[in-house]
Amino acid sequence: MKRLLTAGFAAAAMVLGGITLAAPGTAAEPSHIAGQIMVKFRDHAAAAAVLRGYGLSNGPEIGGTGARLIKVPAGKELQLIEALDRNPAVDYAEADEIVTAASNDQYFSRQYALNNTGQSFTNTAGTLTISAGKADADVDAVEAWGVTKGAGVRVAVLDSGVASDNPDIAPKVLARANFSGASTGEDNYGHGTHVSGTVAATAGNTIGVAGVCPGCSILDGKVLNDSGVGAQASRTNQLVRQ
Ligand SMILES: [Ca+2]
Ligand SMILES: [Ca+2]
Repeated sequence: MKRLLTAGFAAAAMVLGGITLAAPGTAAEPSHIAGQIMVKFRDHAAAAAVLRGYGLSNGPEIGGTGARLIKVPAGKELQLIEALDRNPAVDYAEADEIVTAASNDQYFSRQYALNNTGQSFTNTAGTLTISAGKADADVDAVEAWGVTKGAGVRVAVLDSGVASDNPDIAPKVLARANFSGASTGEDNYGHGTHVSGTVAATAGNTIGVAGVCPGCSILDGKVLNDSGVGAQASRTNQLVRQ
């Protein structure tokens, strides 16, 4: 029996060329607001006493996150974050990053996996709302973009194709090939477009989302048909011949 590829489990992406990270200290520092940091305590009752030990005073809560905005001497933000992060009474301490300039894409605030400021989240259908996330439980995409956005890196997305009329990802597709047996290379299933957008959707264009690697380009290999299914052996043979 042939092994079947399904979109949910077998969509594959191959990175053709690595992302070279600059050595620490050689890239621009992530910008943060001077004179304040965000701190969340495991036991808020201990906050004032802990902060006093660092010469600091407690501050107001940030939204419903449980974190506090703490005034610190300008220039001492990172030093105090490091010290507080080591304190067992502290859940986390982090800089108050200037994130509004990170990306102006329509749904960027929902992309908590890229940049989690503890924001609330409502799904597109409006049927699910999470009142607050855990700040910095993310992949630090914004910080990574300060080092590289992946320019020159090509990512092959082997999936159900990439929609040619999606303005956020179609311009990023360098080449298209249809190995699926479907009559068209168009993505009529939707998964390949979703995956490609997660990888490389154009950032900062006010529409849609921002890709994790917004400088990358996409090589679209449609291996799943319009039902999201493909046979592995025959597709592999076709790919190897290309
Ligand atoms: Ca982060
Ligand atoms: Ca976008």
